Amino acid sequence: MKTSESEIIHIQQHAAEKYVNDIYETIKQRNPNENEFLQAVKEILDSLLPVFMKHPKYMENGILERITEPERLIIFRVPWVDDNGKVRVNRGFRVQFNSSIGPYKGGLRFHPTVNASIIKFLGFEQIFKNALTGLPIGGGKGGSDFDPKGKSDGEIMRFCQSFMTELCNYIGPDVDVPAGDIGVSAREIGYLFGQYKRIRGGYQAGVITGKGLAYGGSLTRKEATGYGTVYFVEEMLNNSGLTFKGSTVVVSGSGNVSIYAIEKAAQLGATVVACSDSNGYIYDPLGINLSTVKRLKEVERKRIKEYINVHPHAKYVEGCSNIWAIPCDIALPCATQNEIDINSAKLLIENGVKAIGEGANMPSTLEAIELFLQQKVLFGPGKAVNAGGVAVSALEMSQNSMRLSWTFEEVDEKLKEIMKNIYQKSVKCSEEFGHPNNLVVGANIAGFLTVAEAMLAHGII
Ligand code: NDP
Ligand code: 2IT
Repeated sequence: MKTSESEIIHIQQHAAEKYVNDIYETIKQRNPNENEFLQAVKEILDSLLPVFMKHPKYMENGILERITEPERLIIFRVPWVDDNGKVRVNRGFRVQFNSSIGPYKGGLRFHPTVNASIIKFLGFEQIFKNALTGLPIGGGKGGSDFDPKGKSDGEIMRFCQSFMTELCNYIGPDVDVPAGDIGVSAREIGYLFGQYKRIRGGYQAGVITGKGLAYGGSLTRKEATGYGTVYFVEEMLNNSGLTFKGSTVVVSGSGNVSIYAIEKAAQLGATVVACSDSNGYIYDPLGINLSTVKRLKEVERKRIKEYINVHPHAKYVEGCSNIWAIPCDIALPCATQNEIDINSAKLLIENGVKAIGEGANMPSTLEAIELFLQQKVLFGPGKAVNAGGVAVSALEMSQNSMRLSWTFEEVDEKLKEIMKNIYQKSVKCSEEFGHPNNLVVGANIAGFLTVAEAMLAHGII
C-alpha cells in the first residue's frame, strides 16, 4: 500500500520530535539546575523542528548534539585587593561556544548573579545572533560575579587587571574577542585592554571591542545596540503599517542599550514615557529627558530615582517589574533576562501593546513569548533585535585590521542595512519553514542554517 503524503509528513514530524526530545533530555541531565541555559536551548530546539523535518541531513551529522555543547568553558579565580587592603576573590568565566564561522565573539558581564548557567545561555544565544549579522564571528561570552556597584575607580581597575591577567591566555584577535555587556562599559574595556596590551607587549587592537575612540574604538559602537533595536522594530512595525512616530514607548533599564534605544525612538517621533533600573522605574508623561538620564547613569553612576529631583512632574515607583503595567504601544525590554514573565505579558496585552522588541538577551520567559505570538503582538526576539551591538563590534574589528576608521554616518548606515537584512532573513525563514509571522522561529532557523552549513563542511570536530 502506498504511503500518503500526509502520512510521510507525520512520520517525519514524529522522527524529528523524538530526536529533539531525546537530545533535550540528555542536555538536561548533563547541565542540571542550569535553568537559564536550558531555557535558551529549549527555545532553539523547538524552533528547529521544521528544519529537521525538511533536511534530515542535520540529524545525521550530530549538528544539534555538538552545537549545544560548548567547545570550551573556562572558569578561573580572580583575586584582587579592595581599598581597605582586604583580599577579595571573584570567579571569572569565558565560554567559547562555537567557532565554526569565525573567532568566538561576545561580551563580558560583571554582575553578582553571574554563574555558569547565565554565561552559557548568553554564549549559546550569541552563536545564532552572530550568524544572523552575516559577519564572520563565532559565539562566546564571559564575565564575573564581581559587583561593580559602589566600587571605587581604583578597585574597578585592579579587578579588571586581575581578570585580564588570566583571561589573556585564552583570547586574541583571531581567537576570541570580548566586549562589554551588563556592568562592563568603556571604563572597564579601557582597563581590560590596557592590561592585555601590557602583558602581550604588542598593540593588538582587534582583541577587544567597545574600545574608546582614542585607541581604536569604532564610532557608533556605543549607540549600536540601542539604535539597532529601534531600526529592527521600525522595520517590523512598517511591515504592519505602523511606525514609531506618534507612539508611546516604554523601555526597561537605563544602561547602554536602553539609553540609545530611547534616543533613537525619540528621534523617530515616539514619546518614551518610562525607564528603570534594578530598584524601580520613572514615569514621565512628557517624555523622558535623556540628557538627565545620561548624566545620572553614564557620568555620575547614580540611581534612576534621582531623576525626579530634576523633573518633579515625573513619578518614581519602587520595583522594576511594575514598569510593564504602564500602557504603551511599543515595549522595549532592555535590562536583563526573564524581566517579562507571563503576568507582565498579560498586563502589556490588556493595555493594548502592539509590538515588543527585545533589546536585552532573553528578557521574556518562554510562556510570555508564547502568549505574545498567540495574541498576534508583533514580537522581535533578542537574537535578531539586539544584534546591532555585536555587528558594529565586528565592524570595529574590520576597521582595526585595516588600520583606519569610518565616520559615524558610514557605520550607522551599515548598521541600518544589517538590521534590515536580519529582519528580512528572519521573515523569509519563518515563511519558508511554515511559521509565518513567527520571528522567533525565523531568526533561530536563519542563524542555525549558516552555522550548520559551516559545521557540515568542517567534518566531525
Ligand atoms: P548596562 O549595565 O549598561 O545596563 C543594564 C541596565 O539593566 C541597568 O539599568 C541595570 O540596573 C538594569 N539591570 C541589570 N540587571 C538587572 C536585574 N537583575 N534586574 C533589573 N534590572 C537590571 O547593560 P547593557 O545596557 O549593556 O545591557 C542590557 C541588556 O542588553 C543585557 O541583557 C545585555 O545582555 C543585553 N545586550 C547588551 C549589548 C551591548 O552592546 N551592551 C548587546 C546586546 C544585548 P542597575 O543599574 O540597577 O543594575
Ligand atoms: O549580547 C551581546 O551581543 C553583547 N553584549 C555585545 C557583544 C559584542 O561582542 O559586542
